[in-house]
Amino acid sequence: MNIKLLTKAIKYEVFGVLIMALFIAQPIAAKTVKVTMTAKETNVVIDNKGTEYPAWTYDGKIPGPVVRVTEGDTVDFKLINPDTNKNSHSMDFHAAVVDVLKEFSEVKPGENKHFSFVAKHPGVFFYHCGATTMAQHIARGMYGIIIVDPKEGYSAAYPKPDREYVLIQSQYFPNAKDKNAMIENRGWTGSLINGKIFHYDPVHDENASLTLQSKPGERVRIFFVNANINNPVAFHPIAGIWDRVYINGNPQNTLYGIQTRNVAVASADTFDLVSPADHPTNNAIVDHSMSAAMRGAITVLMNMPDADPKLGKGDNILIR
Ligand SMILES: [Cu+2]
Repeated sequence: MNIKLLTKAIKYEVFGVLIMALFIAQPIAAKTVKVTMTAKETNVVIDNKGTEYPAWTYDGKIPGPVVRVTEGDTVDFKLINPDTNKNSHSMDFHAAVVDVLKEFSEVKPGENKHFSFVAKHPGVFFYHCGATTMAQHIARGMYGIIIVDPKEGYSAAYPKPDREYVLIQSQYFPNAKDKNAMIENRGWTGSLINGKIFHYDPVHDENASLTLQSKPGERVRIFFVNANINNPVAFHPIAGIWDRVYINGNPQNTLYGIQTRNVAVASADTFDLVSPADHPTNNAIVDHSMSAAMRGAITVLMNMPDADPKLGKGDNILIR
């Protein structure tokens, strides 16, 4: 063979292999996810009987909207602080690696803030307002969850769940103005689960009308955030065992067969629960610290054949 032709052939071969390697290594195309939130200082209902509380919120609700992206995505975020508000507010995404003095700085009433970051780590993360006094901004309701799904998707290490639920726990301080009580952990009278005391517990609150639901044998995945000001959460599924706990929601940090997992303040973990497949059961998912459980941190999960097919799916993972 002509030596020139041979060299050319080898070049094409190498080129072809390179192209193929590039193709194989290509991750799921990262996307840009636009998220806009408006700080709203407004009354919200904090229990099942309709008690109102002068809250500070993202978009008028406690907790704020669920943000969900895939590992590698860019979150393009805008915070609007209308001039009708009295206070500065901010956004601190725990999923972001940025500059606390720049991206997370306070936004005065009448001003907006825009920043972006790449969600580089998969898992579940807290977000909250960091404006002064931070304890008060969180206690009054400015927090939520950002879920960063792993770019590999589901696998044996991270099985596809049948249902997903978000639970965010926080401490309720009835005196919304007493910042020192919040900092010093005095005077809190309730545990809010997704913004309400005994939100999903008709056993302890006759006014409660909601529960979590699944069918017997389903894998239920719970994304849990501890938005308390000072107290860790002893997260336990009464009458069950966590099949898996993904620390910080990352499948690379998996624990198996766990009874109670201590979740630090401002942290989040992902929990899988699989109920017996052959008969209906119920779980009470609690903060086993009794001072929190008896103030509202109990959630009933009913595992029954006629479970509502819409609950725990799509946009129905944070039930309001
Ligand atoms: Cu705020």
